[in-house]
Amino acid sequence: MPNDFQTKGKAVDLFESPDFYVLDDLLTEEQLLIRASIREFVKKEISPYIEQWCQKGHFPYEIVRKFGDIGAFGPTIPTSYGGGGLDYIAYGLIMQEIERGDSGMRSTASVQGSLVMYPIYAFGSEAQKARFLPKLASGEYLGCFGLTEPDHGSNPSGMLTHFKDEGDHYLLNGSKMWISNAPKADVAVVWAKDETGRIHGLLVERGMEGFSTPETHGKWSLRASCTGELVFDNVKIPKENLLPGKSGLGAPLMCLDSARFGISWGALGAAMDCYDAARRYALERQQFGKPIGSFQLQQKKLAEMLTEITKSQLLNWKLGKMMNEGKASTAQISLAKRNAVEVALNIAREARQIHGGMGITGEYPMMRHMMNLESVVTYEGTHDIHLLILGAEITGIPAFS
Ligand code: TGC
Ligand code: FAD
Repeated sequence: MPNDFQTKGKAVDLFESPDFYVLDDLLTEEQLLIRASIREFVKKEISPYIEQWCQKGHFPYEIVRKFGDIGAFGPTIPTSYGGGGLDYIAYGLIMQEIERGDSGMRSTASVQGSLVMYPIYAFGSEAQKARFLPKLASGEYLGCFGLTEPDHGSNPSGMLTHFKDEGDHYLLNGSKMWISNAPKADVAVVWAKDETGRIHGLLVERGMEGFSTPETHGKWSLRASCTGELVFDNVKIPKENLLPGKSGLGAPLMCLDSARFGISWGALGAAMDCYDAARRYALERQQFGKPIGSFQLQQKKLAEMLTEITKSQLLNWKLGKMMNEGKASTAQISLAKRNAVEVALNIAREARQIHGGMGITGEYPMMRHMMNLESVVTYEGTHDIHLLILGAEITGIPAFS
């Protein structure tokens, strides 16, 4: 079977990238163009440096403006607010290509778009949208999303962070933990309880007295993404910084629907990068006088990788269609996030094994992807929590507590 087929006038290699079922036929010209431009950007601006950033535990802050310039922030937000005005499949492709480079870089982009711009767009006042969205879209501002607390991760409804109405302002106390982008963020979307225990979103800005963002050190995962805490010690929040459009736990969970969708595509990007590396290495590396790719055991690994990637691509594409129609349920998104991360983790491990000893070095991307994916399988709802969301959907019986 030849490797090169004609798709929309372009010769493509069905095994590199890969696109075994010619799923490009399902994409519009605009989506193909967006994917190509993000892929080029990642090749030029991320791939040559990512290993060094990760080895040093360095967050390349200059990437924020560059992401803004290429439209990686808020692709589905209307252009009138600085967003891309694109559909969810285009958004998925952007996340896929960025995470092909590195999950930590995708984290930076998906937090900004789905967890900061989305709640401001969906629940914010006109004044909040006008003030924050264009700056977040361009990368002039970096944002973060504070839901998780030291003692409340999988069960955010138990959060302790709270605020009191003090007449002309609110007084915010508490803390958040494991917050992507926190140490460098200009604005944090913070979920906190009012005096009745109802959850609201507040926009907390860098420089507000009593607000600090200590960095979390010592991570073996997502080393090019900065992670930190959000600490609120009697922070005075102007009343106009409360998101007026929605309250209750449903508000942050709606944001998570959008971000988890992006991860479904993103994790597959990491899987594709590992598969590409493994296929190349299997054809180059000789043992016993032959390429290791000629041995059945290695072919089995590659064949299973391609099978899982292809099934997941179809799943993501269909989910994207449902997102575009506003018909995707939380459980359907959970299935896709859970599937993609598991597929990616398995592929990263198998691809590393195909590389033998070389696979543990930074010369190849698998070990970095594998370590990154250990965060991806935990954040935005752990693998177990997504299984329980599916279990509740199937049986009608929530088994969370
Ligand atoms: P539960 O009783 O199920 O729901 C509470 C209320 O919310 C409503 N709701 C939704 N509304 C809109 N959209 C959704 N998707 C919704 N899901 C639920 C629900 O109807 C209910 O409304 P009401 O009016 O009856 O009160 O909530 P629960 O407390 O039982 O929790 C369910 C559970 C465990 C599934 C949920 O809390 C959960 O998903 N936990 C996981 C936590 C999580 O994912 N945290 C992520 C933090 S952010 C992050 O990790 C970013 S990493 C980013 C990066 O770096 O890329
Ligand atoms: P826990 O909730 O303590 O869970 C520990 C274990 O118990 C898990 O295996 C879990 O599956 C299991 N478990 C929990 N409850 C149940 C149950 N009912 N049934 C069965 N098993 C259960 N959060 C944010 O708000 N914003 C961010 O930007 C953000 N970025 C992150 C970046 C990184 C690098 C990481 C690692 C995390 C980030 N998080 C963020 C936090 C992330 O969402 C949480 O780590 C995640 O939701 C799990 O919470 P936890 O770590 O407290 O684990």
